[in-house]
Amino acid sequence: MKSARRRKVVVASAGLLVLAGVIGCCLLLAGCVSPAYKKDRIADFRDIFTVTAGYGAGVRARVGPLHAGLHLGADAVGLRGGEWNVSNAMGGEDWDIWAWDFDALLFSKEGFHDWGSGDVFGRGKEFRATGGPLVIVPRRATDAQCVKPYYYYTQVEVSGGLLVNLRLGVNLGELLDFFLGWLRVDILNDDRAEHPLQTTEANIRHDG
Ligand SMILES: [Ca+2]
Repeated sequence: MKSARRRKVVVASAGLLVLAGVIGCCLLLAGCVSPAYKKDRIADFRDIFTVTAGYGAGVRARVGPLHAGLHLGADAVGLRGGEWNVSNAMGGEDWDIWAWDFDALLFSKEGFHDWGSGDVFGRGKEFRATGGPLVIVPRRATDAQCVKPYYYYTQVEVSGGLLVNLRLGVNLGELLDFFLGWLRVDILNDDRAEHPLQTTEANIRHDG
């Protein structure tokens, strides 16, 4: 009985979030929102998905901090951290060698760090993660901001290949952040319109 009621509450909550998203989309399409609000909603939507191609070999899977695989890879082009980017190696100016990961049986490292446009940094999407077998723990790639990369714990991702490496991911926390964002609730603290300090710090880092 209790589980049926709980299920109804979950379904009703999900329905309200979707309704908020639909209403927000209508307002956005009708041009009834500020440019900053619109930019944040679009960025929140892009945060949900990871689709990149690059170089590497092996296979790796990660569900939040849990991971497994034998893999070495680097991104070259794609959508990650809410931005579409092209690496230096592919003629772009944004991603550098910090968009890489390494998984072995006993040791693993992963990094995503972009100073290209400043948005990845400013929105707190860059990170470094270190781990052993099964578990990998993230931290911010720089100490300039204290915001933790909580989104790392809700990412579901697979990557693999031989020479050409593909990375596909979806982030359930970012999905929730996207829906709540229409109500101006920023659970992942990545709305730049609400955090002008992040913009300033990104620019300082950029200029430096
Ligand atoms: Ca957000």
